[in-house]
Amino acid sequence: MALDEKIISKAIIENFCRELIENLNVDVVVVGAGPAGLVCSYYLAKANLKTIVFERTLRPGGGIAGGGMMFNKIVVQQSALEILDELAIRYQKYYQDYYVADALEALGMLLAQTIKAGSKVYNLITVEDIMIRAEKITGVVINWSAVEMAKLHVDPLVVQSNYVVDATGHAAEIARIVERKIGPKLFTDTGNCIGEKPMWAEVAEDLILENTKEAYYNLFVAGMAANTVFGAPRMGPIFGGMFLSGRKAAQLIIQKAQSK
Ligand code: 48H
Repeated sequence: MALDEKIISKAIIENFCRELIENLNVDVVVVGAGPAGLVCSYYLAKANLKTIVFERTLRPGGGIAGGGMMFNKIVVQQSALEILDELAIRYQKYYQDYYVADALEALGMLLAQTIKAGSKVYNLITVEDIMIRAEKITGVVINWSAVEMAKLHVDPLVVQSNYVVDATGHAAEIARIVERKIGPKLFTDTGNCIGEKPMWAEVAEDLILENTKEAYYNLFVAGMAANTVFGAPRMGPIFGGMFLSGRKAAQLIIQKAQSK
């Protein structure tokens, strides 16, 4: 059968646009498809919350693919292994509480399982702003990352959501937008982002779970963004905390959604 290029184009455009229109109003927008954001969206979708992820770059995965200094292995502690098991990511015991997994296998499985669980991942789209009504986050403002990169003067579009997860990594971009747009109203001691502290893996991995919480009304922080907002150290290429933080953010949102 002859292949018609017009039909190929139409199949892509129609399906993408239909899905995007269906996703203009969702339960949760996760910003950032790093390990924390992907784990979070996996558990949210599994709990039947309508969840979408926006990722700025072409390749989802954030910092996981690079392992440590481009040695593409990640280290995970025992406490996070049940999440790796659930996602069918293989690992090997290295020593005592230290397990090693292949960074690309972790990324591949995480992404596939998240999408198969029902979460839509949009790559190449940047969240550039938020919507706030009556002191609650009610959605995000999005644009093509290419527009942002080329600094084109193109107005954005909007997606409404009941909850937003800031899983943007070290930069904590969404919390920073709250800070910039409405002043010191974050749920930290000062109302502002406290900022990331120097490397200390043990402390950072404990505090990341404590810091994974609501940082403004209906805005939850997960992964490295949680330590940036609430002021805790970085941890280097150990990823158990990212997985556990993503799962905790999902659990908090599921609880909040069910209590309504
Ligand atoms: C759309 C955005 C936007 C935006 C950013 O950096 P990540 O991998 O974040 P985490 O928290 O899942 O994992 C952190 C980990 O990778 C890491 O860096 C560690 C453990 N560091 C320790 C250390 O000591 O250095 O992923 C965040 C993702 C990225 O893919 C960004 O492109 C994306 O978020 N992103 N997407 N709109 N405004 N901002």
